[in-house]
Amino acid sequence: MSRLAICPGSFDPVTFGHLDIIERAAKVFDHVIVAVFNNQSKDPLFTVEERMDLLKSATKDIGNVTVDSHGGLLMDYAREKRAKAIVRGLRAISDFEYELQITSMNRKLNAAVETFFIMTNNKYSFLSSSMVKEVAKYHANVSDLVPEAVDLALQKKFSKSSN
Ligand code: COD
Repeated sequence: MSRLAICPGSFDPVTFGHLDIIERAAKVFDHVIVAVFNNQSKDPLFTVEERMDLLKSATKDIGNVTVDSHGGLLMDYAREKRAKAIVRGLRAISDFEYELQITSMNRKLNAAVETFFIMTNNKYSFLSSSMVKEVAKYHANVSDLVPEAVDLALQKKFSKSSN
């Protein structure tokens, strides 16, 4: 039986922290779907299509990873894909409470799906899309935090003419 996992997130935009989790999940599962969802509590900078394009470019060399998106509930998507595993990343204790809430709600919605957590790589433990956007807005250099295509996309979004 082929082991499929879904890595869900907002990915607004994808960072090296996300990529590290995706790469490590791809070593354990036969196939990984990176799925872009909208998080109701976040106001996205990039459209779903832009986020998917950036993810596709960032994961193009990982053979068993595909990128998709879904406009509804994660557990409905998992059912649709017949996936039994969700993979999430954990950075700090502050992530734990949030992840516990999401996982508990998801289990209530679909108890057949298990959520697995991968601990952040120490070098990315401070890294978040929100922080990258915050500093990129003021034209700080984020080239060591995100793939090149994301760096360029951020520069374009925050170019002086569009401020
Ligand atoms: N190191 C390790 N992991 C990281 C790092 C890093 N530096 N940065 C981010 N991550 C991890 C996060 O912990 C998370 O596990 C994953 O990467 C994605 O992160 P984000 O921030 O892009 O995604 P979130 O947390 O906004 O995603 C939330 C969802 C969109 C998955 C959630 O809102 C959802 O499932 N929405 C669909 C509607 C639904 O089903 N709701 C019911 C459940 S609440």
